[in-house]
Amino acid sequence: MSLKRIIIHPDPRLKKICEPVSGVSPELRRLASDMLETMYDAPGIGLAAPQVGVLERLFVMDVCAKESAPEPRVLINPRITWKSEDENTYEEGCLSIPGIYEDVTRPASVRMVFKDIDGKDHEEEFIGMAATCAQHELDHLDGTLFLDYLSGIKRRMITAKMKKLKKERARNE
Ligand code: GNR
Ligand code: NI
Repeated sequence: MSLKRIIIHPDPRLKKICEPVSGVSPELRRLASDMLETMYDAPGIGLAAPQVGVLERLFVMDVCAKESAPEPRVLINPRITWKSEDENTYEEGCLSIPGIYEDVTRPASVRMVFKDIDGKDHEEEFIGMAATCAQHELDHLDGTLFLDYLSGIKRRMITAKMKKLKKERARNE
């Protein structure tokens, strides 16, 4: 296993619509396992493939409480089949936008179809934090960041801040 470098906004790779995964393979298993390791290391509750530079439709997540046993999940070619009418507002963060937290309103529950790492089909309802996280991750696969739900002013301020952060990081390498 190995840690992957997480891409920081702004970056053209975070704006792309990702390609469907064509099938499970040893390489895909390896990628999923590296993504999980990278997510736990960060730490974060989700991580989408484009955040590590792979423009394919998969993400990993684990939204269980810190004290309980880890529940690593891998969702491949996920699609939303149903969204609830009722909405939920959570303060979201993103590993590609470090240190920034903003309220985002999304459907409170969603159903998703996806394949797991064994290629098996699933349909599952996500509620609460899991629903927010799964939608945040699916957005990444379509080149959308939580920033895109904020006002233009906020988005530009945060983007400027991230550009500065990236310059500082590059200088310290
Ligand atoms: O670690 C993360 N926390 C989080 C908190 C609220 C809503 C969404 C998230 S996902 C984020 C990790 C990440 O950037 N995934 O793409
Ligand atoms: Ni994110």
